[in-house]
Amino acid sequence: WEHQYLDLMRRIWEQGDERLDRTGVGTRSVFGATIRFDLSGGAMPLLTTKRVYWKTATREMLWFLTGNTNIRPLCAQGVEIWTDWPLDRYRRETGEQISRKDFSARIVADEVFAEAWGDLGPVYGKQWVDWDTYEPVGEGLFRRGPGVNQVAQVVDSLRSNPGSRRHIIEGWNVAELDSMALPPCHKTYQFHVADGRLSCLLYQRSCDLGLGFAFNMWSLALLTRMMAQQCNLEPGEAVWTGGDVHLYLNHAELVEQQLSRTPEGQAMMTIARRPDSIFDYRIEDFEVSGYAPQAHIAAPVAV
Ligand code: THF
Repeated sequence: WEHQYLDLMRRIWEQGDERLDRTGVGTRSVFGATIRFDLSGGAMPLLTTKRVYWKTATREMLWFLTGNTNIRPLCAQGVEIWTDWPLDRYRRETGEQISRKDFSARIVADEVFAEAWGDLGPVYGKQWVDWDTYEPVGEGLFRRGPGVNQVAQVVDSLRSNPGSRRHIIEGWNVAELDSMALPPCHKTYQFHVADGRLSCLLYQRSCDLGLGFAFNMWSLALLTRMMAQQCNLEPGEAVWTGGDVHLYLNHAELVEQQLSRTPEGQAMMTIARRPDSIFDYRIEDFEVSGYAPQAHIAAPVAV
């Protein structure tokens, strides 16, 4: 499967449309791409042409499922993949040139500071497990209704009505996009049951192929495995679909190195126990074997 990824990378680098993007870094991009991975037997889509920090991506997924949108629990676990956005805002609004390390340490040490500066707005976690609802109370007035837990609803619908075409978790809450640090990239997950197997299709509106994709593909597969376990289904396929799929121009070194490498081996994952619900998984539950990747390739993230 990894050749699908490398071929896409080569095609974008050689033929992609070059444009100046929102971040000012510049990208080459194509519109519309699909990568498929068969999860049968416990196989997982971990790139082998560079080391992927799957535990970091797993901690992020578990954080989404808690509904938390503050980077504090991530920083407390040494996960810094979301730190750059709050850090950027802090520097802009205070003019203080604090280092990323000091900022992260302060987020962990100081709860009040974390509340003021660590929140990303109503991003993934909020929309997934507590989508806001409103109830009319007359005269054009509304009060807040109970939040919608989309994840719990999909578990229920997969169990009670597996053949449904509505097993969807949606992050794109149109009314709240402006209050998010970043509108959702991996915005729609649709689950599908056929022949006792659970598949999931992710629609990702925008994909940083050099950096984010490895995480996004892992997380898609991970969520599918957890859902399958909770619903007593076998893992099917992880189908990834990207809208604007791009390579940042400052990832030239990564692209060149990765395209010179050859994929090798297949990572497998077992889940050590069956937690009571989709919300009760812990990082220790996941065991990866057969993963012997080539060296990590560092690349800057565009904020
Ligand atoms: N913005 C951009 N420009 N790229 C992204 O991949 C991205 N995301 C999330 C939101 N905005 C994005 C943030 N997720 C890394 C991984 C995932 C991220 C952000 C950054 C990252 O730097 N990964 C490194 C090392 C990670 C580590 O040190 O633990 C890597 O090499 O994989 C995509 O969803």
